[in-house]
Amino acid sequence: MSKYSKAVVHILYQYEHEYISGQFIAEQLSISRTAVKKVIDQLKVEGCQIESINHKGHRLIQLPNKWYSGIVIPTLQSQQLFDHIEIMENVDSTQLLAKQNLVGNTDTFLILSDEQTQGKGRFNRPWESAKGQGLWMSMVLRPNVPFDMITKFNLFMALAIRDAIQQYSNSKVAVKWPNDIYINHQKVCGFLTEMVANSDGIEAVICGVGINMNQTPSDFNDELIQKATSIRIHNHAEVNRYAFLHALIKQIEYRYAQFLEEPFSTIRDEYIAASNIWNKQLRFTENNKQFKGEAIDIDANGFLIVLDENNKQHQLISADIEL
Ligand code: BT5
Repeated sequence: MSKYSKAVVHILYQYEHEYISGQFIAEQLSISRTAVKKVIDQLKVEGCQIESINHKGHRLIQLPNKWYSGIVIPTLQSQQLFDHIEIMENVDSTQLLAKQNLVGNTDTFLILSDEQTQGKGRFNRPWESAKGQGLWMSMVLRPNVPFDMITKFNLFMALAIRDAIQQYSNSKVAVKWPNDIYINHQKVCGFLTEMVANSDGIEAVICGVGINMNQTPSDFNDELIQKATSIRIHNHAEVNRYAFLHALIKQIEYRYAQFLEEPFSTIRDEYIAASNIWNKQLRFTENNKQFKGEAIDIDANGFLIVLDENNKQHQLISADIEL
């Protein structure tokens, strides 16, 4: 990528769908028109659809489905959560990379990747992260709280992600306690929270979020076609990845501040109303043990209260639930 391509992409994106002259871009960046032309030719090779007309200028029609740091960084410039943002084309897992990169510093940061070759869910389950179709990201945050607050962190994040997806979905978006976000009966997002802690408390929280943004049904493999959905399937058009990222980070900022200051009870009613697990028989797996039952409440600490088939009450911190 040329030295100026970030800045050129940023300008084209700012004036998306309008013609802007090579001269204008050259003046903004204090470079020659020839240099601008070279960068634009390169962007076209990368897959940017740019219409260039003599005496009229260049018009960005569509960006390829990839993250451009020249747009991500300005899009997120008002955010306060991260010291820096790393953008990758390809990585085994943003979560693994985040865990490597948090060592030896106290930075907070966000890693985004166009593709993951070994995306992971909980218990090392594979997470399908095809190139350009989803939002695959990990956040490293440094809350100054005791380590048992991690469950509470998850509950606040669930609402943040739910609310961001709801802004783009025509169908109702729901939380499936504790780690999934659903649209109707299909999973649109899975997230997981890990931590590095010492006796004084949490050193870092690493929250990995996978959101199916722009898949069409035929993009899902045989295993996922029934189980998974994307935001696009419930939207009238392709989701603008930058606008969505902006909405998501805004919600995460809001909920993170709330997590640091408020008890779970503040959001309990909202969380219960957003959940899709009520009034149905569910199958639970907790510590390799399976049982059937009905979820009856989420208590003030965020534990799920379940009544099993023998009327025995369980208080769950985490579990797999089959709807
Ligand atoms: C999760 O695990 O739902 C957490 C997924 C977290 C993924 C993010 S992506 C960025 C970051 N980097 C990583 O490597 N991971 C995080 P779990 O509850 O264990 O669900 C995994 C199950 O979801 C799999 O066994 C599949 O059945 C299903 N699944 C896999 N890929 C999916 C997808 N793209 N959409 C919907 N469901 C999927």
